[in-house]
Amino acid sequence: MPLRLVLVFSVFVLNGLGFTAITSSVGGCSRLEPMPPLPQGDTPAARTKPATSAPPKPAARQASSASTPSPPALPPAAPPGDLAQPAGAPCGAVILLSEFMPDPKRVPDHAGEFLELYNPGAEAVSLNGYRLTDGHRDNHLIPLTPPVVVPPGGTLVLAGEGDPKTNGGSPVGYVYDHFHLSNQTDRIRFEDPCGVAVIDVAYPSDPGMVAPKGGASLTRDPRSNRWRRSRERMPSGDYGSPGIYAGVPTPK
Ligand SMILES: [Ca+2]
Ligand SMILES: [Ca+2]
Repeated sequence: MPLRLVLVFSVFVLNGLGFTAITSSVGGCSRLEPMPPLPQGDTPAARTKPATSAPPKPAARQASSASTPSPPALPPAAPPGDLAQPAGAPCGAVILLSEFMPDPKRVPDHAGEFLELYNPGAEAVSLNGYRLTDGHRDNHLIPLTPPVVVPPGGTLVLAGEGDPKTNGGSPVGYVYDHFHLSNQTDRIRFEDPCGVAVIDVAYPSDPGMVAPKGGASLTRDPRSNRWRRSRERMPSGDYGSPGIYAGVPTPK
């Protein structure tokens, strides 16, 4: 009995000092180790990891991520149309195909074929960044430099050969490559830097078009907008009027 009293006394003293866990293991008596009531939802396992003595792990992770800057979010990818547009090249030019020579006779085709563009507006039209194509294999992209301009109220002649001595006498303002005009059936298409066609002429299928004939270009009548074969004589002997539209030569 005296020994039990000593044990009981020790338990109370130690409990008073806050050594509950030690008392439990030493005393070995459940009746003498009253534990404080557990909060609702608490468990002994949770009590072994007191949440009040250390910040919660998510907060620690946030602090860690804040101290280590992560790479900024990238903007969404630009649509292909924007990527394809050369910087500084405006879209939507208003120009007309006023004449084309698909089948020269006095000079070889690669030298004598030409296109004539007409600018009906009051402002110069830049063709830098525009694409000349037949919708299939023929493609030529006009580079951003040097400037390629159709003057207001004037024309620009484009051809595969720039020398008037060998191209039949055309005053060529721009020389292209990788583009040819079939003698009977073909398509002439100019696409702006946004990929939109500002000129799309197919021969001989377009309304108002006439069938080509060797040695004569086809020209658009400025009044009726219909096409006809040229009747003006070129230096080579073929028929055409490159650089002159509606009877008005392009200003120099
Ligand atoms: Ca041809
Ligand atoms: Ca002409």
